[in-house]
Amino acid sequence: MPPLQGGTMKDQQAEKAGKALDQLQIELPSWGFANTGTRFGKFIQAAAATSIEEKFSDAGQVHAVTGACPTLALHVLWDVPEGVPGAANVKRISEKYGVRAGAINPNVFQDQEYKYGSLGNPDVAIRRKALEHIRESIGIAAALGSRDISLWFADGSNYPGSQSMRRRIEYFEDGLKEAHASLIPGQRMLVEYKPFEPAFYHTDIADWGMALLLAKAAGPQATVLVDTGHHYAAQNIEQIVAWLLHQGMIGGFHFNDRRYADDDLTLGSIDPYQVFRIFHELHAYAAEKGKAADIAFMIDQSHNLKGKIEAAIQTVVTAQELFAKAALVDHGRLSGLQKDCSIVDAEECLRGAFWIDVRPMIREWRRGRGLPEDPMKAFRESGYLEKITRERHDKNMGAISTYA
Ligand code: LRH
Ligand code: MN
Repeated sequence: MPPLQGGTMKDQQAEKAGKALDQLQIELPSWGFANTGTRFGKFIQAAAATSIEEKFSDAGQVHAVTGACPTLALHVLWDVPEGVPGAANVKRISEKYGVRAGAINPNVFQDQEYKYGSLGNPDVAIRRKALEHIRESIGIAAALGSRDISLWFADGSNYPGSQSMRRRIEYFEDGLKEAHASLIPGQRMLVEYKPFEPAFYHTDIADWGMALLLAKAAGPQATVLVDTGHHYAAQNIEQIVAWLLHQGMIGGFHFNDRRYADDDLTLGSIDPYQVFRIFHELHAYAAEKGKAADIAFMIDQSHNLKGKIEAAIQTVVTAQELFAKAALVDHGRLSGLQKDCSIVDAEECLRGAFWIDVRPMIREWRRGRGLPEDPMKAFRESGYLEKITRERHDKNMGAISTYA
């Protein structure tokens, strides 16, 4: 390989990939460590986490072997059911395991009252209940020093005519404005959209446009969250990301993968090139603007069959590989080829980076930071899984449930 200014091409690539990986922090979901399932059943894992302490402990293991997961997203009713009074205990636990609390996710979808919606419910008392819970979640975030309040609403309807979609828009505008008014300086409200499920006729916040307009109407601290699983198969997700970057209105991602719908499978397990194309939009934006967009990289998966901690490690490693590959695109050259409409060379300039095997340079990057070269191997050799399986077996195996 001819020596180039500043070492060989490989050296330059390793440096570029290393710089990108230094920026990449991935937030894990507490619910990724718990026993979750589908409506057809839940396959209990003896080692799964049930308590908030166990979730932080498991997240601490992933952070220890990857060095890339300093925060854990929390879902309020699953993790801090006591509300603000429970925040001090969470803070103590997060310090014990060296993982900070990340985005705070209110639960406005599981209570019986939310049958016809939460902020979109025709009953003003139920809209108020939902708003109170969101305000409590904002208080928890303030107490824990978390910046993001991540809002997803299951709200919608199952039958044409059963609800006024336009009236519900007004309810959401009012509710999100009131929620925004409770934010403290520096906090962000992330509005997540989803086309369907659990509602199967209309969902009130069904796509990026609806989330964008509601976030803009709510106030300057509101922005949009893109869950990669919340798109129809034919949708061009990276184009949506390009639009939201252009608008300065993308605050975070929920990464996962899917073959059909919101399957919540592990990132890059079905379509790694999809994630690469999304990461490319982010790197190209940063290359053009001279700085990266302020985006929270969060994982939102439910590990129904894979070991929960192994699935999390696999996810982080895959994200690092795809983020490093996308960082190796020659943005200057690509931009020129795009302007010249040299479509084959432009495509090859992009795709060529996807084919680069970045694993050796990532191992080097880990070695350089005192991290295990092979995080999965390090975790498997740690004996942690055997320890928690022994400790948690009886508690978990006693909790087998059925759908109906
Ligand atoms: C909804 C969703 C949302 C979370 C939930 C766990 O499908 O993506 O982000 O609240 O999953
Ligand atoms: Mn999500």
